[in-house]
Amino acid sequence: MVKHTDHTVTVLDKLTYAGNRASLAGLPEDRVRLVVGDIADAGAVDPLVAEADAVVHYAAESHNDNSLHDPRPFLDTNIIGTYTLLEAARRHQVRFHHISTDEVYGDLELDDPARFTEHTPYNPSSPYSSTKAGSDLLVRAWVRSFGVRATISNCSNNYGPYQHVEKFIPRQITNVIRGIRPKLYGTGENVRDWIHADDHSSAVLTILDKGEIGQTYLIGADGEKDNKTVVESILELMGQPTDAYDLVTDRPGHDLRYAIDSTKLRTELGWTPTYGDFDSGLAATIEWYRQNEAWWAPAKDGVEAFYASKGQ
Ligand code: TDX
Repeated sequence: MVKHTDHTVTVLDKLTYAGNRASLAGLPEDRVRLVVGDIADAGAVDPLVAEADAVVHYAAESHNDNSLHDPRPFLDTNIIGTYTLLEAARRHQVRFHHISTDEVYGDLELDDPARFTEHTPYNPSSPYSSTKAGSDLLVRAWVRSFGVRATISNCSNNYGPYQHVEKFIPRQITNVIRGIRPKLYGTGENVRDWIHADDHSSAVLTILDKGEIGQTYLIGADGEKDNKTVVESILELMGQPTDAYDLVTDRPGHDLRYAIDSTKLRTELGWTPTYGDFDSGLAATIEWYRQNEAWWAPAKDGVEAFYASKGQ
C-alpha cells in the first residue's frame, strides 16, 4: 500500500454523541487538524473544500437502532450533508470519495450462497440504510450531471479499536468487562461480514489513489460470521463460559445476512486485506478496550440505558 507521509488531513466533525476528540490523540499535530462543524453547513464546508486536494466523506449518522428511534438526524446528515459536500466539491472541482455501506443492498437469505456485487439492485431496509442509499445516488448524479470526480465504496461491518460502544462487538466486549452478560438480538442467527477497520482504510486509500472516476467498489474481507459465533468467541477470549449471554428483543426489520464479493477491488486495483484471522483481530480489539476504558466509559451507561428501554 502507498503511504502518504507528507499529506495533511483536516477532520471536519460535528462531535455528536458519537464523536470523540480523544480518537485523534497521538496523531502528528502538524499534519492533522480538527475542525468542529457540520457537513450540512455550507458556510463551514466551503472554505475547507476550497483548500483541499480531495474530500473523503466518512461523516454519517450510522447506527440502525438510533435510526429506528429517531430518523430525522439521518436525513439531515446523510442526505443534506452529502448534498452540501457535493456542491462544494462541484464548485471547487475537488476529487471526492464517498464512504458507504453494504446495507444499501438490503439483505440476503441465510442459506443463499450469493454475495453482494456492484451490480446488486439497491433495496435498503432501515431509515439509516435508505439515507445511505440516497446519498450514494446523489453522488452518482453529481458525477453524471456535473462532472464531479467522485468514486464510491460500500463496505461491510467494521470492527477494531475506537468503535463506539453502541456497536455490536464493542458493546459485548465492554459488557463482559463490566460484568454484564452479552445481548444477542433475536436468535443470534443473523450474519455479518466482518472487516478490520485498518483494512477498510487501506481499501479507501487504494481507491483514492487508483480508482476510476464514476466507479463503485465493494470492500470486504470474506469475514462472514453469525452473531452467536461472534459472541461465543468474545466470551471464550475473555475467559467466560461460551453460553453466558442473553437472547433479547429483536431489532425491527433486522437484516438477515450481509456478504460482500470484493473481486472488483482486488482484481482491478490490486487491494488485499491484511487481517486474515478474525479471532486474532478480535483478541487485539478486546485488549484495546481493556486498556482504554477512559475512552469508552463516558458513553457506556447512556448506551445501556437506551438499549434497556427497548428490552435489548
Ligand atoms: O447488542 C447488540 N446485539 C446484537 O445482536 C447489537 C448492538 C447488535 N446486534 C446485532 C445486530 C446485527 O445483526 O449484531 C449485528 C451488528 O449490529 P450493529 O453493530 O448495530 O451493526 P449493523 O446494524 O450490522 O450495521 C453496521 O454495519 C454496517 C454499522 O452500524 C453500519 O453503520 C454499517 O453501515
